[in-house]
Amino acid sequence: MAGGSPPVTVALPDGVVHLRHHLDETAQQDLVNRILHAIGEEFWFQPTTPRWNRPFSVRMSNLGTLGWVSDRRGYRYQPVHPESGLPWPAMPAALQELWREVAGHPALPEACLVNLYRGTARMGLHQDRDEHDLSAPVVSVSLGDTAMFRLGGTERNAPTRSFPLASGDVLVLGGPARLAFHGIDRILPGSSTLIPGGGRINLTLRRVGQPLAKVASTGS
Ligand code: MD3
Ligand code: FE
Repeated sequence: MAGGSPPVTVALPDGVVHLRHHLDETAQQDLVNRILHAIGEEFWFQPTTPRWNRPFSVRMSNLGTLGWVSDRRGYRYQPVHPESGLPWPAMPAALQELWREVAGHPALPEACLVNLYRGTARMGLHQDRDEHDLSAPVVSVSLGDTAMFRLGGTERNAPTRSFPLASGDVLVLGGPARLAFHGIDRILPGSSTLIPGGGRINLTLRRVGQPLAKVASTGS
């Protein structure tokens, strides 16, 4: 039918599930309070790029037994904050329950990366491939201001599409989408009042998996 209104839903690539407004206002507020309280002031850090040591525009923290960090030495998962050496705060039970509900994966996530976007913060197109267990999906929760999300294919030069992620949206990225290139073009400042001081928080729940055990040398 020509000249109709735009479709309400657009087909997403295999392995991508977009649960719009999966968390209602109360659940969003509870989650933000819980997360900001657990992180406090002292568990935020400013990631920098490997090699060039340039700051990311996004501030980060982690919850759980392992956290993702980036500094001039590279990207990695570690159990402690990169500056203080203190263990990351525990992952709230509500996030483990969300994972059980939507991930379709038997093992629980060890890591929840917390990204804080304010003002013009963005995240360039990249793949998430620092996890050993690529059989598990990544579950993302958007809170606060709406973000324009960009999703491509498994090769950097594949075509991309962009769609908004609003507060309460949950995205599950598994199967063929697990290694898709993706990024955040920009946030829409003032589109939500959920986060004190404004901005957007994104949570990514990840199963990291065990590094392969190093075979001990007998030396004989
Ligand atoms: C697609 N975060 O932390 S979440 C990241 O909104 C990251 O802060 C963005 O990309 C953010 O690495 C996007 C949505 C997302 C997360 C993981 C993915 C999309 C993904 C993994 C594979 C493919
Ligand atoms: Fe990512």
